[in-house]
Amino acid sequence: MPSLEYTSAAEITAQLEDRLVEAVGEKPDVSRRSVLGGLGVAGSAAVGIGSTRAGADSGHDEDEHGTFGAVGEYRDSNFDPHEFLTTFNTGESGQDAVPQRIYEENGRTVREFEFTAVDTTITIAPGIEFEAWAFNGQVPGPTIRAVEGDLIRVTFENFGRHAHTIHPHLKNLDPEMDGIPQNGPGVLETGESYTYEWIAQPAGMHFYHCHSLPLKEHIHRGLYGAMIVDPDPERVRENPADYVTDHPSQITDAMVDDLVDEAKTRNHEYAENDAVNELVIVMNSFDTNFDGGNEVYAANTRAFAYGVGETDGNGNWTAGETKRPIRIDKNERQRVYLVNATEFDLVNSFHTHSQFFDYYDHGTTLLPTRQTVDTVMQTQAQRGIIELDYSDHEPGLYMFHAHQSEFAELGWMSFFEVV
Ligand SMILES: [Cu+2]
Repeated sequence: MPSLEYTSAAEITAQLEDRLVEAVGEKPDVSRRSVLGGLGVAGSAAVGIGSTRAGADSGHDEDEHGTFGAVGEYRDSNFDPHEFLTTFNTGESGQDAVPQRIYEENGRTVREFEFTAVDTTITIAPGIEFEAWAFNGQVPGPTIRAVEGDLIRVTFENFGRHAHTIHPHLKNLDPEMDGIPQNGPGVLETGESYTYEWIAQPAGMHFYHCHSLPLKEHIHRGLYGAMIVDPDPERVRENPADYVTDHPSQITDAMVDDLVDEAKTRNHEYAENDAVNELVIVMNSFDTNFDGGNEVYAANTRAFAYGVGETDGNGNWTAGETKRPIRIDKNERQRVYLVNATEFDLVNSFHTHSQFFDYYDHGTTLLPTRQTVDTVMQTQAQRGIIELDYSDHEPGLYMFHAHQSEFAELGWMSFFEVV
């Protein structure tokens, strides 16, 4: 390396990134008049171009990093889209920024997490910043992972300037815990706190977000994240019909054994899970000028973060965390936990090149709900599990992206590097 393939992929990525950064930079700052809910002061500083804002704030000068897009290095290092892909907070282990613990209580495993909401500035493309509202300071928020039947306990404190909640997309039997303005504690004002408790059910790939009004603003500002509930293999054996779309009479003993085996690969507490490479992708977007439409799209917040950058000539990526494809072992099974957090647009989509995959809508079944497809679409909050196998493929770069060309060109374009 760099082979021709890598060189031309790097050129495409750089061209798209340059075009995006220029397009956002050229947009007039209309946020003063249009920011929702009279948030003009916060909104007016929403887009900062590196040379005028980030450079001054961070103490880095322009020469060090080049003009925005040309070198393509992000200036802040508190969020790494590559780390985010494989970071799961289970109560037992997770991020330092998310205090957490695991213990037994009343015969149940409790996974407890400390969440905050803060106002913060995030980088969504080189030199382009966004005034976000964020759980624990990051967008997407921390990925929570539990096992079916556990109690998820989230102590939430709002340090932001606006009122927030956490609403879980789970089967939640207590309306007080729904995280909406009308029930339980309602919205939490600045400085207020509340402890949410949710039973982790059903097994699947789920979603959480703030449910304050206006909802579209609280979501697009960044208050959302993924919540994975691993199936419990023992429960699968007892209630196999809950995990398939087949009629119960069609479920044979052999099929139950297969379902239990599959559940073990999904459950992070079983050794079978170690053989699967699991990745979390939150499709999101940013309305940088607060006009009700998105200027930047991404997989995990940073435009083109999984694009192709420069190498040092020996196959090592030189662009740091940015513009680096997701490297995968061709002999390993790949599982993508995918959710759509895009605001304003009706759907988002996930499309693989040279590859077909199995899809499990909402991740609530252990047999695919769609087989052998290369494109799926999701409306906002819809999610699913994608399973990919590259064992037949030649090593190299395989593109995946939103199959709305506009989204792809504005940041949601990525590569797997199959090795
Ligand atoms: Cu909110």
